[in-house]
Amino acid sequence: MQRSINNSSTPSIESSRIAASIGTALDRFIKNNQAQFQYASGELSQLLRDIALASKVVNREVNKAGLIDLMGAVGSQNMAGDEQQKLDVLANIRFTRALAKGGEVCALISEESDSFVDLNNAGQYVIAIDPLDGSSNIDVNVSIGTIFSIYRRKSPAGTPIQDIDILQKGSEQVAAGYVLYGSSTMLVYTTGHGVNGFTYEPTLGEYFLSHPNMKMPEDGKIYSVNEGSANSFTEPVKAYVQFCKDQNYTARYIGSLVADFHRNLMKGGIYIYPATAKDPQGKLRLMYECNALAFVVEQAGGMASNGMERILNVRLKELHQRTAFYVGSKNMVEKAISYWSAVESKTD
Ligand code: FBP
Repeated sequence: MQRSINNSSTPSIESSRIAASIGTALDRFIKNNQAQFQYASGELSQLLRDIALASKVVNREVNKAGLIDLMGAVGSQNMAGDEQQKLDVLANIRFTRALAKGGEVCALISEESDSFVDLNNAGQYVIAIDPLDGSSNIDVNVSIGTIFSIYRRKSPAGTPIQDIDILQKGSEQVAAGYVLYGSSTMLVYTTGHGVNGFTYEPTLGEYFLSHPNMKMPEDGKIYSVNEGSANSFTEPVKAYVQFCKDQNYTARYIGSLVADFHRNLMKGGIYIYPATAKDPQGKLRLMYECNALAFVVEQAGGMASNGMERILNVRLKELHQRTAFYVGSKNMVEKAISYWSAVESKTD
C-alpha cells in the first residue's frame, strides 16, 4: 500500500511544486522489480548495481579524458586486431574490477580479453561485455557506450567454468543492456520484462528512471549504415538502401553502435552492419555487441536479424564470433531481410 505522507495543513508532499520529484532511483527500481525475476534472490540486482557503479566511474573518466591523458591508443591490439584505445583498456579494467568485487559473476567475456576471465568465485552469472563501444569516436568527443549481456551459469556454482556456461545463445540471456555516454549518460536495460531507461544525475551520483517501459516505433524514417562500404555491399543490401532513399528516409550514422541504436529505439529506424567484402562475416561481435541489443530491441517491440535468422537464435561457436546485423523497427527490419529471401528464392 502506497504510504500517504499528506496531512490536511501541508500541500501534497508527492505533488508539491516547491520540491519537484526527481523520480525513482535505479536502486529502488531494481528492488521494486526484483520479484519479477525468475531467480529473484538479489544476486542479479547486485550485479546490475555493480554495472551501474562501474559505469559511473567510466563516465567520470570519459568526461575528462582530454584532461587526464586518456585520449589515443595504448599501442596494443585486441584479439580482433582492433587498435586498443586507452579508454577501451580503462573501461575494461573498471568493469572487470567492479564485477570481480561484486562476486555475482563467475566468468567474464570481454571484447578486450582474448579468452574468458574466470573470476574464481561462486557467482551464478556469466557476463559478456563491450566495455567501450564506438572506439573510433573516443578522441573526437562523440557519444560512445558500454554493452552487456548476462547469462545464468549452467554448471554447478563453484565448479570449473565449462563451454556450456560460456557459449550460450542470445535467447538464453537473463538480462542485457547498454550505457550511453552522450549529452547525458543513460543506462538502458531489460530483464525480460520490458525495457527501462535511467538518466545519470551527476550531482547526486545516481541514475533515475527517465524512460519507463520504452517501446520502439514499428516503423521509422531513419536508416543507419556506413555507405562508405557501399561498393562491397551485397545485392540485397544495395537494394534495401536504395529502397530507403526512394522512400526519402533520412540517413544517420554516428559510427557508435550504442548511439545509433539508441536514437533509432527512440525515434524508429534501422541500423545495418552487413557482411561486406572487407568483413565477410560482418564486423560486429555476436556475444557482446549484437545479442544484448537484440534482446533489448525485441523487448521494446523491435526486431534483430543477421539477414537470414533471428539474432537470438544464432548458435555461438566461438567467443569473438562476428555476424551481420539488422536491428530496429519491426517493419523496417522485415522489409530489409525480405530482400534476402527474394535472392534466396531466385537461387532455389
Ligand atoms: P567497437 O568500437 O567496440 O569495436 O565497436 C564497433 C563499432 O565501432 C560500432 O560501435 C560502430 O557501429 C561500428 O563499429 C563502426 O564501424 P565502421 O567504422 O566500419 O562503420
